[in-house]
Amino acid sequence: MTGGTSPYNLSVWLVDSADTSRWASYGDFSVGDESTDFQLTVDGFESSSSSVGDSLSSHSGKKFSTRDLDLDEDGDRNCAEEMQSAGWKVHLQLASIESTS
Ligand SMILES: [Ca+2]
Repeated sequence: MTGGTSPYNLSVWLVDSADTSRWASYGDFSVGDESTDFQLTVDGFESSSSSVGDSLSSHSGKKFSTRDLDLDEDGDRNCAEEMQSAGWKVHLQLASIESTS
């Protein structure tokens, strides 16, 4: 998907090692274009159609940070460099989805 598009619905499916599936659904997902540094929007968590809690909305509004362009919110560290992966990072952590059951 490229930036500058209308919002989409987002469903995140997780399958554990025992083949148990869990999912989280959002009604508003988009990625901005280059002028916004590919700003992420993940809003509208749909608890009634999700089997896990919301752990992604806190990343909404973040810019895409890379090893050579540090746009994360950690003023002391480059999370993409330390984790050797680019993404929409808040601090030195990965987005996680926690089970509600
Ligand atoms: Ca940083």
